Amino acid sequence: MKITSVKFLKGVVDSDELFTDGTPQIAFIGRSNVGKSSLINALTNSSISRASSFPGRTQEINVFLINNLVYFVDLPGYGFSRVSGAGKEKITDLIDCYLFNNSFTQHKIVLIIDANVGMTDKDISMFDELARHKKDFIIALSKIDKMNQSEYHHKMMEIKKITGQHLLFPFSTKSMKGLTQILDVVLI
Ligand SMILES: Nc1nc2c(ncn2[C@@H]2O[C@H](COP(=O)(O)OP(=O)(O)OP(=O)(O)O)[C@@H](O)[C@H]2O)c(=O)[nH]1
Ligand SMILES: [Mg+2]
Repeated sequence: MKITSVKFLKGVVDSDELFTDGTPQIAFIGRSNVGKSSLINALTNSSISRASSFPGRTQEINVFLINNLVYFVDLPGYGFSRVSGAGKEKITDLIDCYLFNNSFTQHKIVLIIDANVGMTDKDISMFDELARHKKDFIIALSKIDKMNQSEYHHKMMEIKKITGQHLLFPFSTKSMKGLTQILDVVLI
């Protein structure tokens, strides 16, 4: 499916009726600054999801309507140390509520890992939780333009040791590599 229209619907700070209206949801989750908003922009060929160079910017759940058919759900980043204690807890609760503590279902979840950094402890917990809740998710590896071939292979091996059989989707929003593969798998 080709994306022909994208519309920002809402910034959600609590559970919302949008999540139970029957529209298939594709959720993007990952560490703060990993490139979630940039990925949504690149996939939709737009600048609709504000991508900032200041990590921790997305502090609410931003919902976008794609082709009048599916929602792209841009979740706030986890693990950002500069957000205050209470703020961090609120963000964690919001993510957990949307992904795990509710009856909301996602058509697909895209767990984004920075390929250069590899899987942090927080990434590993998110991976484990998604698996434990039997969520249908893919792992997308961001910012691969920042590595040379040998660094890339080394990091891939390291990540695969943790993720096992799970399919990996390396991509870059700078070189636009890997984007079609991600679109194809999430929009099925
Ligand atoms: N080199 C490179 N930089 C990228 C890529 N994707 C995103 N970035 C940069 O990474 C930074 C963070 O990108 P965002 O898309 O705002 O990240 P985010 O995950 O939405 O961040 P939060 O909303 O804070 O959770 C920005 O400076 C982007 O320009 C990529 O593929 N390659
Ligand atoms: Mg963001």
